[in-house]
Amino acid sequence: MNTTLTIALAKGRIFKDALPLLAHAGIVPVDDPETSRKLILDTNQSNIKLVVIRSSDVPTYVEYGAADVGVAGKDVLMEYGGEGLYEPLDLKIACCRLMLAGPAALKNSEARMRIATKYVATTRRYFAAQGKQVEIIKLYGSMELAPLVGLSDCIVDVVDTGNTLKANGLVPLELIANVSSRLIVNKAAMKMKHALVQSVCARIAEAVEIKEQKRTNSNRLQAK
Ligand code: PRT
Ligand code: MG
Repeated sequence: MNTTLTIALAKGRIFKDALPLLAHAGIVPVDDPETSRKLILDTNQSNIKLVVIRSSDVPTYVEYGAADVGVAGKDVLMEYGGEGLYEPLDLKIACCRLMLAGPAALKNSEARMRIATKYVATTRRYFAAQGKQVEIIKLYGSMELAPLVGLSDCIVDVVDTGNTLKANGLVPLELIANVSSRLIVNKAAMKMKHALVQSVCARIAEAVEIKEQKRTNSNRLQAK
């Protein structure tokens, strides 16, 4: 029997950055998800399919076995929680930082804060660990707007260049976690489809390694 493998990933930056890693593993999608309306993409390998879903849904698909393997940001995995998934590989793509951000006047403030975020569980855990009381307001997007309209004092969101914060008069206040995307694997698939999962993981790990080596080499050259 030919073992099949379903890989879940989100459109946008994760898909774009994951594509070369998958290509190194010999997996190339037949359709472009940015233009295709298909949610299940065939690849050049008849036994490997990609499902293209919301990034926050990736852990759910993989935990329940609707996909065998997935790619998800550490921010999404921290928020999803639980022990239902293996996380064997840091892909070092879609890197950013999960941060507390707000108006500069809030720096070193000891007042009880109202925080707008889509990372409710992570934010609660972070402040509980510091013994700080905070009020959390759940939002689904555009967190940066909340302090501007008085909905919250500050926000917890991922930051890359910091340009979005700056454009809205906010500053980074505290680093909560460094974020990169991870390869996640369904626990049953890891056992039942061991050979295929292992070979795909190993090839992707090799691609990550090669990319990192190129990066350190070019950094070294630039430093000279
Ligand atoms: O967009 P959608 O609601 O469908 O889902 P999503 O926002 O989770 O998906 P997507 O594709 O935007 O992000 C997927 C993953 O990429 C996230 O889970 C992170 O792990 C990672 N990532 C890396 C980022 C960023 N960089 C990033 N800059 N995710 C979001 N942003 C947003 C951020 O929310 C903020 O609005 O970009 C803005 C800040 O960017 P800078 O460069 O201005 O700081
Ligand atoms: Mg987004």
